[in-house]
Formats: sequence, structure tokens, C-alpha cells
Amino acid sequence: MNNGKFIVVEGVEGAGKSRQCAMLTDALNAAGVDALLTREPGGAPLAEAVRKLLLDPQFSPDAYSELYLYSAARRDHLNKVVFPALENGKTVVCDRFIYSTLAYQGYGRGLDLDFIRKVNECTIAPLKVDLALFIDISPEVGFARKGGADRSDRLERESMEFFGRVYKGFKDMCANGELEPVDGSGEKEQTAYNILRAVRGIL
Ligand code: Z5A
Repeated sequence: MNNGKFIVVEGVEGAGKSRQCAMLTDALNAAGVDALLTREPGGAPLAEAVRKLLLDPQFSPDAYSELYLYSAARRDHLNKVVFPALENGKTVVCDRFIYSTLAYQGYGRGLDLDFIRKVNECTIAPLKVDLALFIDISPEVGFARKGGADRSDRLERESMEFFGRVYKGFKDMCANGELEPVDGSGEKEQTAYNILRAVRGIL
């Protein structure tokens, strides 16, 4: 269905995804590629409302509730923002996507990976991801960059063991080819250059 390209950027907390997605979108637009920046969870009104619920520490959904809430937000985001943009030929840059569900609800929370893959497949159909990048830095470096975990964010209250499992999940997805790793250990400009080099390959 894609007329435009769908590009995903993944990473652990503080990897610089938000910053890099914005830099990439600006670079693409400056180069004459009509690009749209969006994010998950969120990116559309209902999905942004679900995001608030998901990150609110007053709630304690179990792993399945998380999976379905992230998936519901995703479907709304795709219907309202991503599908129309791709049909109009735009290139969409998305900050997090289905790989985060595998990493957090699968590796982090322990849900069955094949089950999550099935849910992801149904949720995003008929979308095909053109490029999925993983900004590779460890959770320790990411949290140090952020100046520590944000205690107002429910997910960031998890233990370092949890984030270690999430990181391993992303690394496994790099090893099996679902994600393409990008070195994120250098300055922002160096990471941006690494990302642009990967994106050039699909445009
Ligand atoms: N989640 C899930 O469980 N399941 C799902 O299916 C999905 C998501 C889609 C919200 O995501 C939470 O939802 C997230 C995963 C879960 N959970 N947690 N925890 P989010 O994307 O909104 O939250 P985040 O990953 O925590 O975002 P973040 O902390 O803002 O990280 P970031 O976007 O990768 O980083 P940044 O804001 O661009 O940069 C962070 C800081 O590092 C900032 O001060 C920068 O100036 C600095 N920085 C950035 N790059 C560099 C370099 N290269 N050097 C030095 N400093 C740097």
C-alpha cells in the first residue's frame, strides 16, 4: 500500500530517538523529500490519550493490558495519520513502533514473542515497514544522558534488569535482521550522519 516510505527509529530510553527523528525529518524535507514526523505511542488524538494512560504511574495494567493498549493506540495512529500520509506519497518517520512492543512487552514483561508478532501483524496490516533502525546505546548510557529515570513516567520506574532485557531484545532483533543497528555512542551529529547513510539506501 505504501506510496511513500515508512521509516522507524527505535532505541532504549535516552538513546536520542526523538532528537534524531526530528533531525532526519528536517534533513529529508530540506532535500526535497516530503517527510512527516510522528511517534508511538501517540501521534493521533485517541492514541495520544492512550499514551497518557499508559505512562501514568497511578495505573498498573498487566502485560496483556499493555500490549492491547499499545496496539489500540497504534491502529488509531495508523488509520488517522500514517496510512493517509503514505497514500499521499509522504515519507513517514516514526519514533518507536512494533519492535518496542516485542522489546518491552515481550523481552521486558515476558509475553510470548510469537503471540506479539501475530498481534503486531494484524494491527499494522497492510503496512510494510521500509526501514527499521535501532540507535544502539545501552540503558546505562541512555539514562545517564537523561540525567536519570523520569519517575513521573510509569515505564521508567522499572528496574535496570528490566531495561537490560529490553536492550537484549533490540539486540536480538538486530541479529535476526528485523532491525538495522546504528551506532549511537558518538555526538548527535555523528549519529544523524549514520542514520542518513542508512536512509539513503531506501530512497
Ligand atoms: N513502549 C512500550 O512499552 N511498548 C510499545 O509498543 C511502545 C512503547 C511503542 C514511551 O516511549 C514508553 O513506551 C517507553 C517505551 C514504551 N518507555 N519507557 N521507559 P517514549 O519514546 O516516549 O519514551 P522514551 O524512550 O523514554 O523517550 P526519551 O527518554 O525521551 O528518549 P529519546 O527520545 O531516545 O531521547 P531524546 O529525548 O532525544 O534524548 C535524551 C537526552 O539525551 C537529551 O537530553 C538529549 O540532549 C541527550 N542526547 C541525545 N543524543 C545524545 C548524544 N549523541 N550524546 C549525548 N547526549 C545525547
